[in-house]
Amino acid sequence: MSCSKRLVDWSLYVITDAGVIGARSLLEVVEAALRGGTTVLQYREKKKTTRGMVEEAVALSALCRRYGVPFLVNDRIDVALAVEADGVHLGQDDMPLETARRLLGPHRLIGITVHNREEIEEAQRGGADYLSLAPVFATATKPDHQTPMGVDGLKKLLAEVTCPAVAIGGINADNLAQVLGAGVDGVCVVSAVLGRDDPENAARTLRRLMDEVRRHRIEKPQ
Ligand code: TZP
Ligand code: MG
Repeated sequence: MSCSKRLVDWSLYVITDAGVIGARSLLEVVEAALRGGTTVLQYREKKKTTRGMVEEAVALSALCRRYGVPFLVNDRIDVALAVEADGVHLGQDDMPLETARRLLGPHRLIGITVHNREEIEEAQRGGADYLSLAPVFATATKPDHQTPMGVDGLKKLLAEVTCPAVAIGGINADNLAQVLGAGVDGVCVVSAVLGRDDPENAARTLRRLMDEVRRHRIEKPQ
């Protein structure tokens, strides 16, 4: 099985988390992040009712469509299908990839969180469209995360990866260049965008830094 043939810009992949937005409206915070240059949005919600999730996902999906940004749903294949999302993101304890693919069909994107070489091989063999390597750094956003791999660990795992790959966990403007330098296609962030007072500016800053790192790489090939 091969990875996604769909062209997706993975550069700035933003994940929602009701815990980091305070009393603000999720829709407004996400729209600000989209204005700032978010390239993929994942709806990650662990506490709402199914009804509440579908309502929120319908609104977020319409918003992402207006910005031309792929909209993915964490875990919940039923919610993804209900709102015709562009795909799902699955963890190691979620629906098996093969079953998810059968339910979602060949065209929707399926991403898998991976922590080690075995999980990478399994996800690629099973036809994942992209992988999320987690966590690079410790983060308070997901207190039950596994041991951080660090940038060196990320580089080692990336040597095994043939699909598009994004990194997640504690990524922000201060460590972005290091993470990109490891060779990922993009970064996944929660708090560094949606947790900021000005998510638009936070997203824009990350995009600008990213452009600088990439330009530098082209001008000065290693
Ligand atoms: N999976 C691994 S770390 C993480 C998830 C969902 C949270 C990342 O959040 P932040 O705020 O970008 O560190
Ligand atoms: Mg999950």
